[in-house]
Amino acid sequence: MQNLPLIGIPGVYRTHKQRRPDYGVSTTYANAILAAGGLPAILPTNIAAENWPALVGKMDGFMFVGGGDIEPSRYGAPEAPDSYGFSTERDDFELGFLPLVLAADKPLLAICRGLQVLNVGLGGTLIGDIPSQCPQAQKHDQFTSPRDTLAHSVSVQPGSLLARALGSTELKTNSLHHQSILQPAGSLVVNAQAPDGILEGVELPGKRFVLGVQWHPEELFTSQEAMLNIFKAFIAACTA
Ligand SMILES: [Mn+2]
Repeated sequence: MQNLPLIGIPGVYRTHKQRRPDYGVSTTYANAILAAGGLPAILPTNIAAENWPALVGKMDGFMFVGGGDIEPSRYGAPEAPDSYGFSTERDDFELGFLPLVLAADKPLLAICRGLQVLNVGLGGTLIGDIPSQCPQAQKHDQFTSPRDTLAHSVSVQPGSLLARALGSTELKTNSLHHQSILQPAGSLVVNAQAPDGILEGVELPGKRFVLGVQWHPEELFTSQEAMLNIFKAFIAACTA
């Protein structure tokens, strides 16, 4: 039997007009993990903290995905314009769970909001709203375009975990974020940047695999092999 690593993905608490709330993630996240040879397991974020160590132990790796903004109080900032989607439960879970994941040295792939959770959890800060706080930056919040629209290039640090995963140091990515890293956490290394200086990737040295990207490779892995390679490298680390 093949050894398929189990990847825990904290779900997003979602409310709907005509049915009950659920915990879910976009199908593309699950598809990307499946395509790379992993077994995605969506986790409800109301699991009691006393059970988090057991949960960490049962999974081979974790993926933190996109969604609403982190509460700005978590990184000591006032609320920025156009903030949306705050969830105290999700922030509590992901920010509380992160140190356990890192202590256990379980691989972590952190996408979009996930990268921001990784940074804030390790003591970094965020640009609360790029359009109003970085007027010189290009448009990163391409929310009205198809999610696989290539919005800008990204330069990747040669030799980084990200570069090795991608097999490339120049990328075209989508861009579906109005926030980004302001001050990177001291322990993180920046590994990717857009031409306007907006930070697009970080990694944590000394761990098996801890990688954050600000774009959405799960929307691009069917059209760009380099994007699938991110998930393959993650799953390989979870299997090692
Ligand atoms: Mn971007």
